[in-house]
Order: sequence, then structure tokens, then C-alpha cells
Amino acid sequence: MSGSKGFPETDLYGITAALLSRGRSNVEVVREMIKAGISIIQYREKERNMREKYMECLEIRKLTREAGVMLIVNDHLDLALAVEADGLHLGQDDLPLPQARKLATPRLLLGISTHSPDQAKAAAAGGADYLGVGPIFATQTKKDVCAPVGLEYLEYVARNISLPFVAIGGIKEHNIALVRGRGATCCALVSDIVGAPDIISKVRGLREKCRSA
Ligand code: 3NM
Repeated sequence: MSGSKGFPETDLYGITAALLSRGRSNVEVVREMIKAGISIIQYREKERNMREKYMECLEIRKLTREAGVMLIVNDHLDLALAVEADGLHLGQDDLPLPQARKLATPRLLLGISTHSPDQAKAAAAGGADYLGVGPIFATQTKKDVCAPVGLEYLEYVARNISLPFVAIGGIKEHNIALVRGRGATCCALVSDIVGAPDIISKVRGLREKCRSA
């Protein structure tokens, strides 16, 4: 997981999604993730307008900064810059990496979702700081995502790409040990964390499973 500027060595990467959060706001969920000891959090919110995202993300920036937690903003370079996030996470249909790099501050970490070896190689050549690798399993959380790539693509990245990466997609307490065992040191989760009634005990459970892998 090391080897690129600034990406933390950590086991879990938490991602927000208000609709899946049992009526809690993203801010409340982030507060719980921080208490649970998660050290990298992505602000991902598909249901709000930009002004609402800005206001919410600003509060999350304050919380994460106070806690020394890294904040990554999904999709929106302008939002990442406006709240002084630590990173931006792009999808394959977003602004291309070199253009984002040109507009970003030099310290902004750039991550990109990849779903195939060709995309991983292109991301490495295009200047990504870390990769999303998935979806490992089927997921309902991302609407326009491709079919699961399974553990084979994860193994390909672990063996062939020297950038840090996070495995993502359908990862939950019951299968995280399998994903770890196939080469992922860091796993990104949405629904299993934000949808947990008790986020702190969920994270504890996930970490126990990670340690057993
Ligand atoms: N990106 P859950 S899968 C945001 O494969 C996202 O790039 C994916 O949500 C990718 O943990 C995904 O609830 C959704 O399955 C992950």
C-alpha cells in the first residue's frame, strides 16, 4: 500500500452514501467512522446539488482535519479544491487524469476507479496516485458499474501494478478476509459500513476479519 505520495497505509477506506445510512446524515456517519479509527474517508454523494454537497463536505473537512483523517472527494475537482480536500477520486467517465492533474494543486492525491488490466495500466501511465479495483463482487450501491470483475483482476493488479490500490464493490464482513487473502491490503466499503446500526462495532468486526486473513 505504500509507494506513492501520501496514500496512507491502512486497512479500511470508508465512503459516504446518505441514502444507505439509516436516516443519519453523512456528517454523523463520518463522525462515527472517525471514532471507529478509519483514517481515509471519501465524500461520495449522488443525491444532492452542488451547494448542498459543498456545505456538507465543508463540515466533513473540518471533522477530518481535526482528527488527522484524509478526505477524498468523489467526482468533483471543483469541490475537492473548494474544501481543500486531500484527494480527488475519478471514475472512467470523469475528467481525464492529466487534465485533472493540470488543474489540481500539486499536493492533491488523484485516485481512479479501474475495472480491467488496460484501465489499470492507463491509470498508472496517466499519473494516478492510487487505483480503485473493482467491483470485486456484485453491488447495488454504484448504479452504472460494470459486472463484477472478481478476484482475478484484483490479483492482476496486486502482482503487476506498483501503485497503491483499494479493492471495492460488494465487500462486507463475511467476505473481506477472502479479498485480503488475494492481495488487497486496503478495502473500500460503502453499504456495509454506512448501513451498520453501530458503525464502531462494525469496523471492529471488519478489522477482526482482516486480521484473521
Ligand atoms: N465503485 P458497496 S463499486 C463506489 O467498482 C463504487 O469502481 C465501485 O459499494 C467500482 O461497498 C462501488 O456498498 C460501490 O458494494 C461499492
